[in-house]
Amino acid sequence: MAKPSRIASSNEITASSTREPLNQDLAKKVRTAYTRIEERGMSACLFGSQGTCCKNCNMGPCQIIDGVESMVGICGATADTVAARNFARIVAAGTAAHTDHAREMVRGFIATAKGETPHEIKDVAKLHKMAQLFGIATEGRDKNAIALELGERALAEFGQQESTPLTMLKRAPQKQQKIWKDKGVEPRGVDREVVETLHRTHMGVDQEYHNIMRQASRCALADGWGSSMLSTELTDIMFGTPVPRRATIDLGVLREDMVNVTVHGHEPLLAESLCLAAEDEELLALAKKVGAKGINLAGVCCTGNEILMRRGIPVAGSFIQQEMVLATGAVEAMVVDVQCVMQSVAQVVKEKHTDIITTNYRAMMPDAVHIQFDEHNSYASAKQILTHAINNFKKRGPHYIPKDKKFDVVVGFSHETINYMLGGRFRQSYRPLNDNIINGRIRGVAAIVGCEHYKHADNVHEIIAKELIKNNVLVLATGCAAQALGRVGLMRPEAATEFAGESLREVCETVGMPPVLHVGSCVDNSRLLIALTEMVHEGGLGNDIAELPAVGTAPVWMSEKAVAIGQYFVASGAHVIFQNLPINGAKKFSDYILKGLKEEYGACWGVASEPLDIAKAMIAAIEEKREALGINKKKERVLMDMAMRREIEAGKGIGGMGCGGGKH
Ligand code: BF8
Repeated sequence: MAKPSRIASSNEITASSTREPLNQDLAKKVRTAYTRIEERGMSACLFGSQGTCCKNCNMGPCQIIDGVESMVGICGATADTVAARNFARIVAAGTAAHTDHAREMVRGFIATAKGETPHEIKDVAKLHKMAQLFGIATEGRDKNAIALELGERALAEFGQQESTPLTMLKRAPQKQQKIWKDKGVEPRGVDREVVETLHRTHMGVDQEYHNIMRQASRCALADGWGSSMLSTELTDIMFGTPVPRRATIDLGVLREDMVNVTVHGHEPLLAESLCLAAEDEELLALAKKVGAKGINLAGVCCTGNEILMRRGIPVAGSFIQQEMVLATGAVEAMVVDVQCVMQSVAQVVKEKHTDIITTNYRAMMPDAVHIQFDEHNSYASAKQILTHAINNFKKRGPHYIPKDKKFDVVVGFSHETINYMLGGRFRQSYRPLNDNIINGRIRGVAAIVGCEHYKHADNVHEIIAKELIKNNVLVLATGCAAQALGRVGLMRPEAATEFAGESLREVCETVGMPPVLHVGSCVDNSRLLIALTEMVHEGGLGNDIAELPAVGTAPVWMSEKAVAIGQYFVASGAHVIFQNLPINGAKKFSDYILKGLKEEYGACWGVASEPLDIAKAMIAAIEEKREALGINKKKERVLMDMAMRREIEAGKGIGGMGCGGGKH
């Protein structure tokens, strides 16, 4: 059984750099998540945190104790059944969140193809690639006509009931596809898998934990290879595929002399429209009239990641900083849509001039101003929202901007960019990455993804990332984890010289890239699936994702989305390590999650409590894969005879030797 998770001490809480701004006199007046933790204490319900509290019917709640006959559910449900149902429901909720987000993006994509938004189809090459995948003709057709057909086909995948499995599954390595087919876990339609998971975990339906988890995998795959991937790709086509760019993050990006508008949530349609409207002449004139130099748009959470990656718009804060951003008193409006927006933000600004502006009918909040964002009239909606913010500028009262909290980052590492960066302009491919893994300069790749958590120390991501890169593991990061790593300087190219092991440093310095790459928001974890697939296709590292020296973690997960992501990675063959999974109260189920899944998908979950232990477990997993691939073996010195020398001179080379090996 795993040790209980490590909780940050109150010393760490006050000393950590991201919490420092709360020591300001002004900030001390507001109640934050830290205040509530202090008042409520850190402890959690034992049964809930171990996965064995069942609230699925009104005979309970039933608190189950594994192996105690009198402590099964009133219906007779055992600890394994209850923990599996709870786990599957977490996956379904996470998938539903990504899915509803993705559906809105597809609807916005269709509206754009019809010319009903101020946006346009930007990445035509990716449009054609996606059209080809869906079997849509492109020859001689207008980009908007192709986009409209693609959008409608994509939208149909959400409500699809039977027919063929989701189209995007075809992008996975053949071996993965076969595993899914053999196990009967190919998702049929995105919505169907969420609904079926909720049905099967209802009282009195699926009572067998292996079978429940099969549906959880199917549901999670509908997220990763279905809705999240559709969202990422269509958003790229519409707003541009990210390319590397320099930007700044943290609270210090707020401006003294400008109208500060932070945009918080997840759906980039709103944020992109605000970016366009922030340059509107009429609005800029209005801003000047109230005494501001202009409009300073800054992101929070995953919306922040989206506009950071595509436009280089600064990020003011991550999940854990959302209250701090407002506690500064320097923000005229925080514009929010869906997911990870804490209800407390409206209370933090109660005595301030700041307005929280909700924009989505699905996500209202007491004490907020609601301005509905209309994607068919998005420019006008964005102008209305920004006008409201500008009018608040004159009311700005006592405030502070922690100017020293502003860090440089290089972002924009889409899977296409990784291709380009490592392969060079004339040889775009994953070959150099694979070669560097085979020759051991890069030991493997590790994803650090997911949330931040108020009950954990702020430097968990940092400790893990530094240990990984010190051991020559390339790190790819998404979500709030990416922002946490940016804040500690790991997303600058110079970080390779400062923190990476010798051989990773050499690779990063040659290419000019940081040792920790920002790959995007949480839905952009689908980019990681594609990157892993490209590595398989490139050759030399096995036949499926499970053979790659690759591993992931969401060390301080908070949201259900992180568990959905973890499950789709596991079901795709990638080992993941989390803290604190709600499985410990059910022995057989927990063994299945931590070991048994590996027999089915080639990967399973792992748990560790201390950040260094997580990093070490990740490195061990990578080394185990390297051993299995046989790439750790020292190459024997080849004593060349004249015939071999002549062969090399004739340009044939010797296959499989270090960088020169493999296909080019
Ligand atoms: O989707 S990483 S705290 S903001 S859930 Fe939320 Fe977690 Fe941040 Fe983005 Ni993802």
